[in-house]
Amino acid sequence: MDGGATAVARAHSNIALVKYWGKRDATLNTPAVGSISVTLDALYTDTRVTFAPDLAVDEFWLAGCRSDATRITHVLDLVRGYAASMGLPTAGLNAVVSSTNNFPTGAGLASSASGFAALALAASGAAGLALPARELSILARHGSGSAARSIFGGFAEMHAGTAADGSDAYAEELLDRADWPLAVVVAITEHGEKSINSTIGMNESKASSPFYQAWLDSADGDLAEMRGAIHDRDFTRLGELSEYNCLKLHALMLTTRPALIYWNAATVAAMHAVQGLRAAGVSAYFTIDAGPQVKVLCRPGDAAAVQHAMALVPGVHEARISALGPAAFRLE
Ligand code: 2P0
Repeated sequence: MDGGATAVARAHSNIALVKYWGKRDATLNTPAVGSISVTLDALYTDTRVTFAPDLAVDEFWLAGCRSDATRITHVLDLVRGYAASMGLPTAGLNAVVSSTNNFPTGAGLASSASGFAALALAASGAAGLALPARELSILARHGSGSAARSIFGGFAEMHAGTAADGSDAYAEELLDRADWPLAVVVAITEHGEKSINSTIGMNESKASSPFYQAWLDSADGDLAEMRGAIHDRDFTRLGELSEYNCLKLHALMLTTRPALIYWNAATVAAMHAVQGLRAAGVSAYFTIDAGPQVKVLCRPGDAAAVQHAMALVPGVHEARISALGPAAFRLE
C-alpha cells in the first residue's frame, strides 16, 4: 500500500463533571444518561493506524507491548464498513494499531476515552475517510462511551439519545476552552491498573443497586444545571454540582453488589484536603471516576496552591496541573 493507508492522531483525556454510568444498549454502547466533561490538555494518547495487505489479524500494540485487540477490532470493523460503502480498498485490510499514553493506563485517568477517540480519528483517516466530528464521536463511542467526548476540546456534552440505532448518541462541544479557561489538578494516588473494569462495573450497578433508578431519574436535572453553570461561567455552581454528581455516582457504585470501591486511603484524604482548601478560601472542587485518582477543579490562578496542597496529602504520588485541552487532531 502507499502512504495513504497510515494516519496518526492525538486525542486528550477528559473528565466528566456530570457522569456517565450505565448503558441503554450494550451492543451499540449507548449510554443510559447524558454526560458533560472537560477535555484535559496534560493527558493524551497518540495512536498510529496502518492498514496493510500482509496482516492475518488486527494487531494492537500499547506502549510497545502486544495487547488484546478485541475492542480495537470492533471499531476497525465499523471503519471497514464505512470504507466498503465508499468502495475504498482499505475495506478488506487488517491494521496495525500502536498507541502510547503520556499517563498511567487503566487507572481511572480515562485512557479509554483518549485511546478510542485517537483510534476513531486515526483509523478513519488511515482508511481514507474524512468523517465529520459527529460521526467520529459515534465511532469512538462504540469503543468506549467516554471516548465520544474526547473528540472535542473544552467543554463537551454527550447525548444519551433515544434512537434505536444509536445515531443520536454523540457528543458535541458546549464551549471552547478559550472562552472559560479552567484548571484541573490531577492527584495520582496509584499507578497500577484498577481492579474493576468500567463496563462490567456499570452493568453490575444496573443489575443490583437500589439507587440505579434514582441515578437515571436525576441525570437530566444535573445536566441542565451544569449547562447553566457553564453558560453563566459560574465556577461555584459548576464545582458544587461536580462534587455532588461525583458523590452520587460513588453512592451508586458503593451500593452495587458486589460493591465497587474505587477509592483508597489517599483518595479520601485528598477529598478532605479539598474541603480544607475551601475552608481556607480557595475555590476548589474534587471529582473522582472509576479509579482512585482525584481531579481537582479550580481557576488557573489557584492551580499552583491546589497542586501544592494535593502533593502534601499522604499517599499522593504526584499532582499534575492541566489546562483544558483541544479537540482530537491528526499528527500525520
Ligand atoms: C465518565 N466513567 O462519564 C464515567 C464516570 C467513569 C466514571 O465513562 O463501557 O470506559 O467503555 O463505555 O467510558 C468510564 O467508562 O465505559 C466512564 P465503556 P468507559 O467519564
